[in-house]
Amino acid sequence: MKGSHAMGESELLDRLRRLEIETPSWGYGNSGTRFHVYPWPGAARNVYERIDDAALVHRLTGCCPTVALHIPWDAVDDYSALRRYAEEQGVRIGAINPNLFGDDTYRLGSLCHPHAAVRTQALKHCRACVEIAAEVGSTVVSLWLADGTNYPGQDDLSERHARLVAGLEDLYAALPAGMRLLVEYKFFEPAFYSTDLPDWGTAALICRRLGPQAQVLVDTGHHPQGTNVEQIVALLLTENLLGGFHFNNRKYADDDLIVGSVDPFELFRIMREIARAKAPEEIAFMIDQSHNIEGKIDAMIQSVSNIQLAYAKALCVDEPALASAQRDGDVLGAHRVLMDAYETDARPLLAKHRRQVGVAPDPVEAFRVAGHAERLTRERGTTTVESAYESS
Ligand code: PSV
Ligand code: MN
Repeated sequence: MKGSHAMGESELLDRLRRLEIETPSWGYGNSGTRFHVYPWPGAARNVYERIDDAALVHRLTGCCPTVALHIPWDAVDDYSALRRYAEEQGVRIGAINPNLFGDDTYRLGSLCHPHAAVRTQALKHCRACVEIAAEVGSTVVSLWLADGTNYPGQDDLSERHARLVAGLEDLYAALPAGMRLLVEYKFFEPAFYSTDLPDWGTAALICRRLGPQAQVLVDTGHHPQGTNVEQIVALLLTENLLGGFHFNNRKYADDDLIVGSVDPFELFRIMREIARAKAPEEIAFMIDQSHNIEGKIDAMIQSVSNIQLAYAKALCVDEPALASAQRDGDVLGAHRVLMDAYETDARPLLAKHRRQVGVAPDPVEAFRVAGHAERLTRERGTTTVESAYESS
């Protein structure tokens, strides 16, 4: 490997082994845009098949032992049985995501809705998700609100904030010891004028107010163009407020593309801040993507690989050399140290790591040559999904 780095190979391999990435159940089913959903042959049709696919990704990568659920998309009658099912497939259930946008009553919001009855309904659903999390053995409830307004004057912005804080305080009080509430922000969409949790600052203020079991979730696709996401990560880490990630890549908006596909350098810069964290294991690394025109499982494996590769490169930063250049005010020298790590070919290191954990050096290739896609197509067929326009 090119470049000198302070960490020895066994430490690098150890750090790589400790990186676990959670995959989302909703990334395995058919998905699309508001224009059309293209059905994918063999895509998962229910929560059990979504867990099966997550388990397959874990078998092929060795680093994805948990799967996130979205409720009610993944709702079942018996969550203990679902937990057993997941464990039999070799995975555990991870973050529980309450869905506060998929009901007609949420037209004007959920926890920030002007009517108390809707706020109560939203809170009840969140509380039910806390109970589900406890039943499936998860320690994370991950909350994203679609709340916001479309027009100036539509609602009172400060009152909406007060409703949000009151709702989250109630939810926080329902958290059992050891369970974390991750608060995800997004600057726009589906609301176009104001969003009630638009940015990391708002999320951080709220988490500070709630207490230590509340932390911020950074979805890499939820920032305006040009935002310095790694600086947000660095600040949240410093303030002990970084709870987790939803990894994906964006080009224009919340595009939900394969993480590291459009801007691998940004992913490296983010992972470099992670590599410096005191306890990276405490950060929930999750993927939040929708694969609209490509196969879901190999896209998920590619995403996992991209995160691992970016992390491997980030671990190669020669920290002592970088610190010394920074102390000396050697602007170009410091930049060159960082770029040296980015330009390191970390694929041989990753291949070695995979040999050690007993998976193929290229898990995407392994998925493809094993004929999994063909088998799943035979078993599941192709399910056509009506798009919003077609069903109207
Ligand atoms: C919203 O865009 C989001 O990032 C939230 O995490 C949701 O839970 C998820 O996407 C739904 O696809
Ligand atoms: Mn997200």
